[in-house]
Amino acid sequence: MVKVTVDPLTRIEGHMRVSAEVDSKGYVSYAQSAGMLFRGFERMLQNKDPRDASLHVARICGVCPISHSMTATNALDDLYGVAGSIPKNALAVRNFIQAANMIASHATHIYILFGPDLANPRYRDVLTSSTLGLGATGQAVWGELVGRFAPISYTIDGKPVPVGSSYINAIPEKKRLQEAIALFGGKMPHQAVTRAGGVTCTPDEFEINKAAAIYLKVMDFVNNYTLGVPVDQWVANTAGAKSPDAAVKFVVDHLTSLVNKTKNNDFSRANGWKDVELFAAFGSELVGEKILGLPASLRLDKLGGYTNPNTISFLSYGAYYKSDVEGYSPESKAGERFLTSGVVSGNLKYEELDPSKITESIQCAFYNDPEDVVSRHPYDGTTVPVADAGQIEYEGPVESKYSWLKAPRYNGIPAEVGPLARLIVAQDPLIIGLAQAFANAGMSPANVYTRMLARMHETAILANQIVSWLNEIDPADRKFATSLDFNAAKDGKGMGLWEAPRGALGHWVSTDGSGKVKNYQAIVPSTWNLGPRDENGVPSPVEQALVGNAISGIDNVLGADYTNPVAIMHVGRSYDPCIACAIHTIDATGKNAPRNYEL
Ligand code: NFE
Repeated sequence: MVKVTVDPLTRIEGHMRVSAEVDSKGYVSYAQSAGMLFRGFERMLQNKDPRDASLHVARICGVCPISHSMTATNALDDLYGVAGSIPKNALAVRNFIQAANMIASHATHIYILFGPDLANPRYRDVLTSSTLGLGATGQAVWGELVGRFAPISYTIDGKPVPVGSSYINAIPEKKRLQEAIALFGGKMPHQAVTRAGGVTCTPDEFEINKAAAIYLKVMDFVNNYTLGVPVDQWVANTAGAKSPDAAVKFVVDHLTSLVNKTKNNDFSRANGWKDVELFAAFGSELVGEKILGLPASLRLDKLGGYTNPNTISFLSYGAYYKSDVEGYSPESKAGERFLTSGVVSGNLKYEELDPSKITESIQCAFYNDPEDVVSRHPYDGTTVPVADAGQIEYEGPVESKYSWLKAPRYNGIPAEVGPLARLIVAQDPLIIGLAQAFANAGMSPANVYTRMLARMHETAILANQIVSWLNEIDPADRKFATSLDFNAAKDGKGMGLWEAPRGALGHWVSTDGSGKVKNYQAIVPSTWNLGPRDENGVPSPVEQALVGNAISGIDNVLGADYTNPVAIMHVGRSYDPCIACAIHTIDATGKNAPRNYEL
C-alpha cells in the first residue's frame, strides 16, 4: 500500500488536501478530503443588522460572490416577508447577473482550472505509446489536447509548445462577463445591488444594450472555439429534446458525422472539432470507443464514479426565478424555477426537496458544539472552531476531526451538487440520457466525464437563456424594489435557497427581538461535495468518488506513477472545488494557519 497526498490540490480556490491509499495494483482503496483553512463569516454576522448580510457574504468568495449575495438576499426576502412581491424587473436583473457569473465561473473552470489537466504529459506518454498502439491517431489527439489546453509554454522533444489557444483566448472573455455584471452591479467581484426587496440598480437602455453587445462578443468565442453547433440549435436538440434518447442521439449523430468526414487524423477546429466535440468524443470510453468506434480515449468516465448508490444522492435547490411574474417562493418547490429543485437518489429516482431534511455534522470537522450535538439543522447550527486543530498532516484513516469543512447531509445521506446534479434533478434530457447510458453499461452515472460535460452543457443552456432575461428588464418600468417593514425582522427567520456555479447554496438567518442577527449559517456547494465523513463514518461525495480509481488514469496502462496522480487531480477538480466558500480568514502563517485560532 502506498500513501499519496496532494497538498495543496492546485488550480482550485482555497487550500484543500487530498490523501489516498493506493493498493499494490495502483488503485485507490481509501481517500480523505480535508479543507485546510478556517474562515468564520457566520460569526462575523452575529449581532449585525441582517441587511448587511447580502454585502458581507459576497466576500466569502470572489469566484461566486453573486450567488452568496443572492442567497443572502433570498434569505432576507424571506425574513422581511417580501419574496412574493419582488418586482419582475428585479428578478430579471438578478437572473441576468447570476447567469453571467455562472457562465464566467464555468468557463474559468473548463478552460483555466480543469482544461490544463487534459494536457497532462501522462496523456502524451499513453496516447503515443506502443503499448496502446494508437499510432498517428494518438499523436493527433495529443497534439490537439496540448495545442488547446496547455497552460504554459514548454518544450517537447526539442520543439517549443505554445500556450494552448483555447486557454489563452478564454481569459479575456471572463473579463468581458465581469464588465457585463458590473454594468448592473456597480462593481465585480462583490456587486452591491442585490438587496432584500429587489435590486438597488435601475438600468436604462444604454446599460442593457451594452450588456447585449458584450454577450455577442462572448458568443464569438463560443462559436470559434467551444461548440461547433449554434447554441440555440444545441439547446433545442438536447435540453429541448422530446426524450433522453433523442437528446443523446442528436449528440452521437453530430459526433458521428464529424468522425466520418475526418480524414488523415485532422481533429482540428477548422475541421469541426471544437473543444466540446473533442472532449465529448475523446473524454469517454463509452462514448468514444464503444459508441463512435474511435481508437483512443482518456477514459475519464472510469474516474470519479460512485460504487454504492445508497450512500449518494444528487441535490439542487433550483435556480433562476420565473421572471415573467412578480415574486417567488423562498421554499423553491418543484417546477417553480427555470432549473427546478429536488433530490435524486443514487438510483436516479426523483423526489421533491424538503429543506427540513438538511443537516451538518461536525464529527470529523474542527468544530465543537456548545451542547455536544454532532449534527444540526442550519437554523440551529453553531460555528465554534476548536482552539487547536492539532496535527494537520494526513494521519491515515480516522473517525475523528480532520477538516475545517463540516459534513452536510440530506436525509442523512451525502449529496453531490453542481451542474451535473442540477441537470439530473431538472431531468435535462441529454444529461439524463447519458446518466442512463452509463448506468446501463454498469458504470456510475456520475463520473469525471459527465461532471465536465454537464458543466459545458449548462453553460450552453445559460448562454441561450440569458438573452431572454436581459430582454425582460423593462427600462420604462422603474420598479426595481419593494419597500421593507423593519419590524418584520424582529424575532424572525429567513431561508435562502439558491444555486451557485458549484451547486446548491443555502443561507439561514434568524434574528432576536431587536432585529439583529442571532444566528447565520451558510451551507455551500463545496461543503456538500468535499466535506469529511459524518458520525456514521460515511464519506463525502469526493471521498467516495476517489475510491477504486486507477491512480494514473487510463486504467494504469503504463503502470502506476505516484508522482503524477492523475486520478486525484481529475476527480478532485471535477467538482470545481472552492474551499474559500466551503469554510467561509486565514492568517499569515500559511500552512499552519488553522492551529491555535484565537476567537
Ligand atoms: Ni467560492 Fe462557491 C460556488 C459557493 S463554493 S465558489 O460556486 O457558494 O462551492
